[in-house]
Amino acid sequence: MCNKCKGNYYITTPIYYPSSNLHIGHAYCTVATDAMARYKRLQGYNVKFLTGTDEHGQKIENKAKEAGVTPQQFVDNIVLGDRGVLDLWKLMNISYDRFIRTTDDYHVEAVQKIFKKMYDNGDIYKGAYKGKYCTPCESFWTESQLVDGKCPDCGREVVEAEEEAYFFRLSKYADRIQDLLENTDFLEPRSRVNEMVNNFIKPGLEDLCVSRTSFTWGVPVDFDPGHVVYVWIDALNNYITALGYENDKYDDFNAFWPADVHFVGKEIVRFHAIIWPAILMSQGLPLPKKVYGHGWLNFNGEKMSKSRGNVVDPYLLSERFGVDALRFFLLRTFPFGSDGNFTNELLINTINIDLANVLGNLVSRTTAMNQKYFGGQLGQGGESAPLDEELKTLAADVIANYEKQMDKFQFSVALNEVFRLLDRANKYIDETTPWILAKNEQTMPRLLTVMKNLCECIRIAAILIEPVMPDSSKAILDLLNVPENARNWDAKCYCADADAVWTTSTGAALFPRIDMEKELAALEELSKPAKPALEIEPFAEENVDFDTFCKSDFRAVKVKDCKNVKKSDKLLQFTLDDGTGTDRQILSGIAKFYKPEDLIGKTLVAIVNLPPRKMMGRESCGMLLSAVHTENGEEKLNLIMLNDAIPAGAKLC
Ligand code: ME8
Repeated sequence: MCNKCKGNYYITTPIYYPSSNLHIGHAYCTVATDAMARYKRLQGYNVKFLTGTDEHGQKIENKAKEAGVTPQQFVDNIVLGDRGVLDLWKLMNISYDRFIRTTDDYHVEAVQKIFKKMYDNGDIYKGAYKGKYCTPCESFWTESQLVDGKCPDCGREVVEAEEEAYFFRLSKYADRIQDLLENTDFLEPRSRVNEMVNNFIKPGLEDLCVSRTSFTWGVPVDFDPGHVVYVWIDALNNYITALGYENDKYDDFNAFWPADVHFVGKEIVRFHAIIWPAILMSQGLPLPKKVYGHGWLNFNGEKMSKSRGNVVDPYLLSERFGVDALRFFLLRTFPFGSDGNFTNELLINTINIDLANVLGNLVSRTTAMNQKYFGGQLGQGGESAPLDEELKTLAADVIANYEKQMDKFQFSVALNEVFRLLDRANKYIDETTPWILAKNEQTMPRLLTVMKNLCECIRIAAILIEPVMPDSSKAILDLLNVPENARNWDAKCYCADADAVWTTSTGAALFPRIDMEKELAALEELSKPAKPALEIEPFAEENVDFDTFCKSDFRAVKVKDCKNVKKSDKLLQFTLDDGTGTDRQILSGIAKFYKPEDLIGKTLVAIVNLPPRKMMGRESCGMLLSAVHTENGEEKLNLIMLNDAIPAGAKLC
């Protein structure tokens, strides 16, 4: 049957803010989208899977400034750099077809055209934006972004401020959006519809501020220099510019728009279910068929956040447990529409129970028995029994339910179905007792059928897990030497007749059991903050009384001359102007930190009332002050240097 004519399917993830590294919550949505894209490809759809990065905005501009780089360098590093966004998606086997960056030229140009079109049709107009403004950070904040009424970035006071801005006439679309939400399946799960209508539409939709003049890192409004497009008109339109809308980079808009589904996290449902349809209505474009708002993953019961230090690193988890095990855990454990609580115990338990005990065990028992009893060659023939029918009926039921659930994005329920089949197959081994059948020549035909049935159950399960665990699916089908034409969606029906033949191999355990205690300890060790690379001297325990301290005479001194001391690799000899008119000589053991010529002319600090000491036969009258610390085990020293405007002899107190 033709497997390539089911039509086009367009699915997207939100585009991520590259303001910090991605965590397991971001990976969750992307893995789910990937599983859906793979499932649709398996079914024979021509899939376009879009993901990308949302790279503009004040936050990025501020972070880049802090890091001392340009905003473009900042985002390039997080997206393209070592262990960046693209590296992570590669590691996690994310089979996206297109990756959009909102800094891509074609997107920027298309957004400018869209903005102008909406301005020309009267949906964008000029007004004034009022908000809370942090002057040092040059940032506007909304009331809800403030922390204790103060700037969330620097903690300082904010002031009421106003700036000229463009607004989108969102209010005009309120009725049409309400109708869309209440009377169609546009937004799922259904519970999110009430939230949108009751919290945002019924209280009255306000027009949306869509430009800013207080920062520059954004798409410039080409007909009004000084304004940049603010966030959602830039970010949301990625879903159509990435298909070539208003640009020549791509040419798939007619083939793939409207999207079949946008997967988004619950906190951005509002933007996708209210603002996005209104933006499309304003442009006279068809609406996406569906927006699905998934839940959030918490960690140990708390919201994941960098400041709380509970951001779970998908790199670390993939490296320790394997990418497929992590992908499986995310989709098997948490119902897609609800919030979930990630714990390391749950992850290890899921791997041990589902993957090691059930799936891995079934594959290794079956292939080992094939090897032992038939040398891995299951030829024609065999003998059926009524029990086989039960297995066959169950398999058909599982396949039908799996499909139904995947079509509703219920990954955990769909996987549950696969495990119903795997559990039944493991039980079938216990019921048919192959090791007893193998003892008697007369029961060998029955044993042959039992093993073929097991192979067939494993083959079907391997096809069904492909969207979630692509590498493991392939490894299992390879162990069973399943021909290419029996690995696809159309070959998923149960087929274990007497003519079927199998040649199977054995291999290492697919999912080795994990020692819970040891692994938890190892993870805890890894999650401890890295030992600071910087070490400072312990503080003195003994106090000095104030009068004693005041006796120390610290003075600004100017370096007139500085040279190495012969036969000493430690000492530098300084000739200093201490303001008295008589040169002062100080020897200091800092030769490994400074070249003498670099210090001439500098203004340093010396304690000048120490008794003179002889060093390498030369007199040293005082001591120069330095700051010392250890960095990555290496001693560091910095002479205290003063502003050169301070005259020699000035007293430090
Ligand atoms: O929102 N659990 O980007 P983003 C589950 N740029 N999902 C989580 C999560 C968690 N703990 N933390 C984050 C943006 N996410 C915008 C999108 S689309 C035109 C623009 C999800 O990087 C979050 O819900 O902050 C969102 O869907 C996605 O990660 C990207 O978040």
